[in-house]
Amino acid sequence: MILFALLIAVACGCGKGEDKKEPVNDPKLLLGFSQIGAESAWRIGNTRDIEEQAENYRVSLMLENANQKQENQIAAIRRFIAYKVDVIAFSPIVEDGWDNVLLEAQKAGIPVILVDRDVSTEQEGLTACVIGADFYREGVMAAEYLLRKADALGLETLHIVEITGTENSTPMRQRQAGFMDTIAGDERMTILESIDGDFLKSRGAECMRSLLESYGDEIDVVYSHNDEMTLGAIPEIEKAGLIPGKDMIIISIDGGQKAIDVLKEGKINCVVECTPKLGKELMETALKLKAGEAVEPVIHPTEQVFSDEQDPNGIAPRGY
Ligand code: GZL
Repeated sequence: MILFALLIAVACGCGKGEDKKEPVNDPKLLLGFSQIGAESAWRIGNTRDIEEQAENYRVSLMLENANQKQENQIAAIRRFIAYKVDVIAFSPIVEDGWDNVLLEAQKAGIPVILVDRDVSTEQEGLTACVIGADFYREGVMAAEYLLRKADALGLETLHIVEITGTENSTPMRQRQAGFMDTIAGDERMTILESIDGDFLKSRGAECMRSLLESYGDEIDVVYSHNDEMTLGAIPEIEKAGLIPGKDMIIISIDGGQKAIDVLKEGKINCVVECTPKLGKELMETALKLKAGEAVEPVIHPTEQVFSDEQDPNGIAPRGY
């Protein structure tokens, strides 16, 4: 048991003098989790929730941060296989490139849970389930808000710019598809440009600067795939002498506290919720898999829309 505890301490960086978490006493399960990084308040909230729920469910968690690199996630999964964890979970930064390592986990007899994002593989059955948002629905809800706003304001033309998340990631692909499918056929809507902001605040600012240089006040709508990029874009809109939320309709996704605070200031018009609190479902699903029980192939949390259609001051603290 001592070796086991030492492995946990080393694997989760506890041996490097980082804040030492006591290994779970008499753990019910050893879970290896590869997290994408810490690129957004959403991601940080997701990590925190998973750590808290692991303690609640007496799961020993080996959590590794990939610092936004797919190769680091693949290496982490191989380490989990070598440690013979009971269950592997990870949030794939992009959808492609996982077949080989997932085949290795399958051969090792270790079930794999996808958290937050999905993968695209040649073979079926390489993962047990995916726990995460219905990103397509999030895109639909964002567009449905825009259609209501256009109707309410009697707008006849809307020029839209889109700042997308990480290219080839599930949220980027599906938030774009849900939005575009919903506005398709509405002659008021014109997409001026889609540009990759990689879910990063700094890139969101760069993208907005570039879009303002190209289109200036021709832009009527900014559709941003996450709050970080939105919060990077807003100061750039103001530097250009334009009023976000008034001169431009600003639509964002995630629903973190900072974005809700800016919604209350009137500088964002709509925030679609994407909850990072997936830890409870992850632990319950991992324990079911260890016990040999069947699990749902897809687990979607319920999510809502916050907007200027209702009093934002009634929104409860977001916790991320
Ligand atoms: C969505 C998640 C996205 C968030 C971003 O579930 O994958 O990644 O929307 C985060 O904030 O970077």
